[in-house]
Amino acid sequence: MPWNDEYWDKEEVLPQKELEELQFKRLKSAIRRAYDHVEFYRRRLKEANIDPDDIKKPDDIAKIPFTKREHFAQNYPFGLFAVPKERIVRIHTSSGTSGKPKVVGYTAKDIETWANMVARCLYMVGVRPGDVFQNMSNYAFFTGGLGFHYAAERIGAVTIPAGVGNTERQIQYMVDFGTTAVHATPSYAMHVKEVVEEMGVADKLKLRIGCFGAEPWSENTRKRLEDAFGIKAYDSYGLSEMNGPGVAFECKEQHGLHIWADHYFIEVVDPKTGEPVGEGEKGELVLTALTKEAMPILRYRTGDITIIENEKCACGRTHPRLMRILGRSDDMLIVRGINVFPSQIEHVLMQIPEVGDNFQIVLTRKEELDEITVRVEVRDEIFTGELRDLKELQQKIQRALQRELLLRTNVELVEKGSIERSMGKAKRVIDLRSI
Ligand code: DLL
Repeated sequence: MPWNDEYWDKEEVLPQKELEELQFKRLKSAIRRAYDHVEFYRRRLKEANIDPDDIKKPDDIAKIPFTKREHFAQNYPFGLFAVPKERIVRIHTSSGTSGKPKVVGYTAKDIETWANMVARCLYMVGVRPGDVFQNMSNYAFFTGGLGFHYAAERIGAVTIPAGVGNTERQIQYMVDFGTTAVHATPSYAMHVKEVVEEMGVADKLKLRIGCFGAEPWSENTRKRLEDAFGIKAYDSYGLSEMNGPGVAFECKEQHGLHIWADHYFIEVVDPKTGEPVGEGEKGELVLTALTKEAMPILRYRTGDITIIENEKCACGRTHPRLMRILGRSDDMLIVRGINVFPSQIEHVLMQIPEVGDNFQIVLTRKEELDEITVRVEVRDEIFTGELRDLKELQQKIQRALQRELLLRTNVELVEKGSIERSMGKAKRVIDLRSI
């Protein structure tokens, strides 16, 4: 596949073999940097009796112990840095375990690499100079603000640091500035959609592209967002520990998210045993950062459950694809012995036209038995209709959930606006079982 103007850089279409060679070369140097400059890694590798020179082929990476979320807490705040503080130019944080946030540092080169990586993603979905890119994402410690901001500017798009909240004003700007591309969490985008409908300005919008991520969302939510805004909605995956957004992103084929193998070494393991799963099997994503100077993280257990697809994509890019992230292994609910991801419930609800754009899951325990109640907002016109219709709708939702989850759920219909709106990542689950 020849390089052409549809690609941001040549690495996107490197022949597979060259890509793998580049990836392995970078892997070896990341392991060496971690060993030489981060006390934590030197100690762990020594304990496991491994020298960086022992890594002679990609599979040898399995000898290296995993890095886990608790290691960020143990090394708080700067213990995982591989460079002196004089070389750090930015810090982001993300909420972590045991009350300590995960701290992520960047050198000037890291910021450059990251901006190029996110620019590659935005360019891939069609953002170009002249586009008006409204970044409806939190700009504080969260990486979704500055991460997208630098990238959109790099492309040369008109970049609006909108942040979250002030939704009506944001929508007015979308109309006035002729915004063509947006980035938001899917749950905030659903709120924006609601307010656009209330303001009656949908036909005044010039949107073409929506980038949504940072939390699980479903195909049916995609359909709702695409229909409401007249856009193509793309899934965007990333995590602070690995820079932030831009780790993986859908191309125009919308069949999985390209995960950038020139910047990450990618593994999928069984979340219980840590052993690699077979090709095409579901498991936990484990990433090694290959190009991060400030923090070369090795074999990081992301907690995210996905499947990797290695077959070449019709878009011409040679990088593997992640299938939509179902959720984190620790977000998985176990209800009466059955595994449920909130994103599965979202998928069922969002295909029922009478259902509004918000829901919440409440877990309780009655006489040793788990109960799951799904509180569902329904459209205004349904609430003003006949009580009989409400009962029918409730049963229809219950049946649809039972078919998908193989689990009996209680369904409670509530009025639009009853469930708190989210500006960032939605809090879908209220677990009252241990109370
Ligand atoms: O959420 C970075 C980001 C910003 C990604 C903007 C995309 C857009 P953290 O706050 O550290 O970083 O949270 C990372 O969020 O491990 C996943 O569990 C979840 N997550 C991120 N993207 C997706 C997605 C940012 N597209 C954690 N689908 C990750 C499902 C996602 N889950």
